[in-house]
Order: sequence, then C-alpha cells, then structure tokens
Amino acid sequence: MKKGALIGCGFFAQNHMHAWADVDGAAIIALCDRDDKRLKETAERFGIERTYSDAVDLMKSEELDFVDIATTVQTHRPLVELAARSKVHIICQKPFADTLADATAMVDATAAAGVTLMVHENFRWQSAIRAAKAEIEKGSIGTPFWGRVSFRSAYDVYASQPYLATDDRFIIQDLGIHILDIARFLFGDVRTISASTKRVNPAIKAEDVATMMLVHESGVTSVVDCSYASRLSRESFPESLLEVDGSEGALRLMPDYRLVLHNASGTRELDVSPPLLSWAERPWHNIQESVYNIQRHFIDCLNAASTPETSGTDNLKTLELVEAAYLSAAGNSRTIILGSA
Ligand code: NAD
Ligand code: 89Y
Repeated sequence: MKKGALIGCGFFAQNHMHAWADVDGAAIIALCDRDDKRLKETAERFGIERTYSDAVDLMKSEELDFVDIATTVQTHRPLVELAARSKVHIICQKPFADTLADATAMVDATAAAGVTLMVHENFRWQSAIRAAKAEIEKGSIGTPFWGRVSFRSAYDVYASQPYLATDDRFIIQDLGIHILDIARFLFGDVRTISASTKRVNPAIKAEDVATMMLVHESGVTSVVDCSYASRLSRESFPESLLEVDGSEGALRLMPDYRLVLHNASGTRELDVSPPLLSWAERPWHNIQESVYNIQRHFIDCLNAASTPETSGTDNLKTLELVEAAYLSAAGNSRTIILGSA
C-alpha cells in the first residue's frame, strides 16, 4: 500500500480525495491546508484523522511514499522542493509552474532526489480522448495530416475558482494547457506555434479566448482553440471536441461523446461517454473520471518504477507551448519556433 498525503484541500482536491478512495494500492493518511476550515471539512468528509496546517510539519511527522499537491500554481515550487528534500514521490496539479525556470528547477530537484514527479495533467486521461487516440493508432483514418482540438463554453468557472477572474493569465494557462497537451498526445511534439488571444468578458482580468495554430514534428498541422465566452445553443462544458483528417478518412469527437469515424468502409458512430463514477456529478464527470485514471496511473508507475506519461520532464514541453503561445499573442501572432522561445 502506498501511503500519501494531500496538500491543499480546496475546490478541486475534493475530486482527488474521492478518486484516491477508489484507487487500489493507495491510501491518503494525512491532509494539509493552511486554511483551517477547508482542512477540517475535508478531514471530516473523508475520515482522515491526521491533519496539518503547515507542510513542513507534515513532512517531519509522517512517513509517506508520496504527496499529492493540489494547491494553486504559486506554491508548487516550494512544496515540490520540500517533498523532494524529504525523498517522497510527487503528483502535482497543473499548471505545474508559472515560469519554465521554476518548472525546470522542480524537475532537476526531483531528479537529484531520485523521486518520481508526475504532473496532474488529466484531460488526456478522459476516456473519450483515449478512444480517439486508439482509433488513430489502429489506422482507422490512415495517417493524420490535420487536426483541431476545441473547447468552447460559457460555463461559469469563476464561481468555484474565483482566482481565474483575477489572475494575470487565464485561459491558456488554466485550460488551454490541457488542450495543448491533448494536441501533443494525439499528434506529437510541436515545431512551431502562433496564437491570438482576446478578453471578451469585461469582468475578468485576462484573456478568455485563445486560438492557436501548431505545426507538429509529425507533419500534422493542428488548431487548438479555447473559449469561455462562447454562448452556444448547447453548452458542452467540459467536453473537448476533436476533428482529425487523415489520408484514409476522418474522425470527429462531437458533443455528447459521439465519436464518428469515416473511411472507405463506411461511417461508424461510437458512444464514448465516460462512466459516471459513484461520486461524480454531471457535467464534471468526464474530468472526474480522468482524475481517477491519472491517479491510478501514478500508483501503477510507482509500483512498476516506470515513468508516468505526464512526468515533470514531459510537462516541460506542454509548458513551453503555453509560454510560446503567450509570446506569440503578445507579438501580433508571430510564429514561435519551439526551443527558441
Ligand atoms: P483552491 O484555491 O480552491 O484550493 C487550494 C487550496 O490550497 C486552498 O485551500 C489553500 O488554502 C491551500 N494552500 C495553498 N497553499 C498552501 C500551502 N503552502 N500549504 C497548504 N495549503 C495550501 O484551488 P483549486 O480551484 O482547488 O485549484 C487547485 C489546483 O487545481 C489549481 O492549480 C488548478 O488549476 C487545478 N485544477 C485542476 C483541474 C483539472 O482538471 N486538472 C480542475 C480544476 C482545478
Ligand atoms: O481549472 C480548469 C481545469 O483544469 O479544468 C477546467 C477548469 O476547472 C476551469 O477551466
């Protein structure tokens, strides 16, 4: 049994706790939050007796195999470095870091300590996205040459996550990071990116719309577009939609988790809806399922001493895209060559 502690008992961490209860071979034995109310509420809800208001005390007092860091980005670096010094494995929420320099320092610290570091980059773990990837890999549409990964909504995310309305950066850093990671997952690493951003909602500080064009090393060109200002006739939060054209056919992941595959043999439509886990609540259930999937993957990797798909090192490439997208948008959508940002 891998023994873990959760640091940060806020809005999204409640999903982590439900998921940990379902993951075989892992148990959360202690909680930490500097907000006493959130700490107590989470401890009561999940029956955890050992609680700490300070992560240093937690690390001194508990014998842990891993920590699950579910705080917002500003505290990731000190907490990751603390855990690395204590030689415990780490799963850390996205966005992993505000800057590439912080991210690189965390990757280096964990490598030097010999501990596993995985970023909780979970959208690629949604079953609909895995189903689409499996169809591409088995050749259902031939060789992909063009793709679109799209997330458009007007869901009120600010109600549960008020910092999204006041942070200096919004949609690329918060949501686009997942959508860029899905593009990497489907089409591979990226050679160039250009981006444009816009703020439509006057009540928030940063951009709530972003459109990005990526040229992948595989030769695929993809469009990654995100919006929290799109008032559609049918709200599909929090579904990521896909369009992929290949040499032998086309794939579409449509609202309501309908995966449509077309090639010379005909057209197939599959229902790739996520399972509704016992604790999940619509419409968040696809994200909640992916939280369970990624946490299970983390424990599988610890048991097998293997590298997680979204290791810290892998996540540097997704963060590099985030940085490059902001740089491009600030420079009239100029094309950024990855590795030169
Ligand atoms: P939140 O503000 O609701 O919760 C963060 C908690 O961490 C707070 O209770 C705060 O008191 C605590 N905290 C902060 N620093 C601490 C420290 N040094 N020691 C102990 N406790 C500390 O935030 P949230 O909305 O739950 O978001 C947390 C993270 O989850 C963010 O990075 C966000 O981007 C991410 N998130 C991910 C997904 C996803 O699908 N992967 C979805 C939503 C949010
Ligand atoms: O914080 C974001 C995330 O990671 O997934 C959706 C979200 O909660 C709001 O954009």
